[in-house]
Amino acid sequence: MTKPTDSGRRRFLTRSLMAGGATLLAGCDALTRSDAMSKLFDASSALTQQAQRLLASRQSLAREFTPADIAPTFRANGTTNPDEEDYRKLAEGGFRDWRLEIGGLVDKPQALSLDELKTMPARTQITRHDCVEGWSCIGQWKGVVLGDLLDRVGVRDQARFVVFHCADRYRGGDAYYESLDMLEAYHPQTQLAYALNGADLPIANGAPLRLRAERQLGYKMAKYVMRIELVESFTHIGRGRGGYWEDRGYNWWAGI
Ligand SMILES: Nc1nc2c(c(=O)[nH]1)N[C@H]1C(S)=C(S)[C@@H](COP(=O)(O)O)O[C@H]1N2
Ligand SMILES: [Mo]
Repeated sequence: MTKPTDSGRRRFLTRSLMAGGATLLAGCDALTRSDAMSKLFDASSALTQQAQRLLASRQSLAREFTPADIAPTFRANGTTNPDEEDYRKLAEGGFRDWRLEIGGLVDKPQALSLDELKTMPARTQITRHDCVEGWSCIGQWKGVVLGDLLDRVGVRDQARFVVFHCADRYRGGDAYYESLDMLEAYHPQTQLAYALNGADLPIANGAPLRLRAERQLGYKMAKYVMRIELVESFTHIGRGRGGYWEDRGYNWWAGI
């Protein structure tokens, strides 16, 4: 069996990404199955997670855009207004009583208020959100780098995944949740955002706090995050596949 060389694979992916990039337009766009886009999708599905990892090293960043690229309104999808009673109460109080709980395989479990999170160093990034349903949208996010938060609580050696538990039950059914591995969790653009386009994060987009994992598809980016849990395995959570949509057949690895 001949294995493509790393540089060959890199050239292939770079070319595909550039082809995809050529179809970029400002704002929220339907991702049409143009030639270039098909190539991009084919490239990512043909590459295994391991191959993507070889190419997309720990340091490789998702593309960042300029303020001129920001969509006038950032589209909302999935749950856009959780009707769970606990969440409604928190929202009515301006999220003053909301606390982000961080526990599981950590040395110092914590419960942090929004104000406390806002005193930590923040990162601002203008990125493109790609939803698997076929649309994309560019927005500016500001929040706490997840890696900083993980360092603050002290991740234990056995921890392999970070699980995000959300406030909403999607369409009144099961609780929304998601998970990342440690590599993605410590990526410099992976953040817990509390602001969108210079304003408080709207409820429609996940207030008070939502995950941004910029190298992943939209469904990975948990909104309405209430609790973060460090685990060795996620088989005991939900239906055991690492996320609400993963439990319904989507890939756990959603790298783009
Ligand atoms: N808690 C929660 N997070 C969620 C969802 C959801 O329904 N509930 N939908 C996901 C999907 S499919 C997408 S595309 C994005 C949408 O984010 P937006 O509403 O900011 O566009 O959130 C993701 N995170
Ligand atoms: Mo999505």
